[in-house]
Amino acid sequence: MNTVIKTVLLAAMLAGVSPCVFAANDQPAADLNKSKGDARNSAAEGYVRRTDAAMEHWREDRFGIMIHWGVYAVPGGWWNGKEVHGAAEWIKAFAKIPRTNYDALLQQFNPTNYDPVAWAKLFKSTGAKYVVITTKHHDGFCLWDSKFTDYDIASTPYKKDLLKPLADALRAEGIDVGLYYSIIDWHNPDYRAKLSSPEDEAAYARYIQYMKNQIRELLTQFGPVTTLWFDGRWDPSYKSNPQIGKDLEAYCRSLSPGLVLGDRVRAYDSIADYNSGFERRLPETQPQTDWESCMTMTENSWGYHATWSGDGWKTPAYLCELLARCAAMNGNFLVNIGPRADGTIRPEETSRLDVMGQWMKINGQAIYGATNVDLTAPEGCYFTRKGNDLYLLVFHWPQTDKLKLTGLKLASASRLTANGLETVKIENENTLSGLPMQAPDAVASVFRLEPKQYLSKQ
Ligand code: FHN
Repeated sequence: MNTVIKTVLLAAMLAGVSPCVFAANDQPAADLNKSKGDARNSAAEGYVRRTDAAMEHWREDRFGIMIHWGVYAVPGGWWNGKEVHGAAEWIKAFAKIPRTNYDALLQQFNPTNYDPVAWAKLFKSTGAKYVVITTKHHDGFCLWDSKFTDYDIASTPYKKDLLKPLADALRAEGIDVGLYYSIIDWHNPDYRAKLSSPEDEAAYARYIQYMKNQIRELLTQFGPVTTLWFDGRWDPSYKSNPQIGKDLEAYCRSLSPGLVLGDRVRAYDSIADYNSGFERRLPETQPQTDWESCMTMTENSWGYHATWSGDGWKTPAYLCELLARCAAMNGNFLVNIGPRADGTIRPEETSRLDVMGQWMKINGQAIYGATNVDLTAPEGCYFTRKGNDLYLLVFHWPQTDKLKLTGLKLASASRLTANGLETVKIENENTLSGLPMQAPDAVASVFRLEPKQYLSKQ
């Protein structure tokens, strides 16, 4: 297979355009374990679990929002009157758009309806504790006015920096700021997917300096940044030279001690602060490292796609269930949105975020700072723990008025409601009883349990 075909196939696989789909509404959670995107697990060997305040804080957040935004939102998945299936942020590659045509999108990117304060308020109401926004995706377009390129927001009709107003608005709402940065860059003439000659090496060295220059801008001009979210480590130029990632990581840490870095800054050889490879999937079993899953709301488009959703939109309940599953396995959950080119967020996304927010308002205590529990939950249910509090999150309501638990004896139980705790009857020290026949919460009902005794496993 020639390199071009291989590259296109790899790109298609990464962007999920294969007919193999997953995570339809209410699809069984087990299907999420199919490997997609940047799915290769980095080796956990040598992993050192950070316990400093910044990392503990990231770990406790559990829930964040990812934003993919750039000039690809202008075509919104359509090119020359044709719908291009798959990840809309990949349209340049998928529709083989010539550089001059793609560059021309710059003149159409004018997000006059962008309201970062409203965005931050929306995210706050969702219950998200951090936001990760694409400062530069694979197409190389930068959302801020970078001194090191003209291929940025300053060259659009909008002209104004998009990042600082958002970063400020997020922090005003108490939300942490995370910045996504693509290692791959289809625009920078010095970028190389592989290094075949001394000229390539010289060009790539210049590109690495370009990345460092931009990273310095990002880490010094936008106020405190809690995480830098690298992506696109799969090209041989990067992944075959692990020292590049190591140097880049050290550079980031020298600029911002305490910065939380996922392992995509590395060349698949080891975990950084956490495993960031769970893309559109969750791990099958409890990872031994910190980890985060990032998830699309549709089958697979991170950037705005006007029409294509693949196998459909995930229901808000399903998104909450994924969040719960992450917390129950000590992981964080990033749910993605792709704003339109005019700066608005479409109702399919806001409505899902709204429902998640309503659910989190009542039940967030079972998620934030929660960790796993070595107990087997009934089907469709998850246990989490915070200190001495044990939570049972019931996504599949029982057919009877009882729910039997194993592995523990209960002293008391109550259900989280908008009006506070509602006491629940217990039978035989292990069964919640007298439950209503209909689930009281359409997303998931959550119980706070007071264990009397944990029973040892046979
Ligand atoms: O190719 C990208 C994709 O567009 C998107 O940004 C996701 C998010 O994790 N990462 C890449 C594939 O691994």
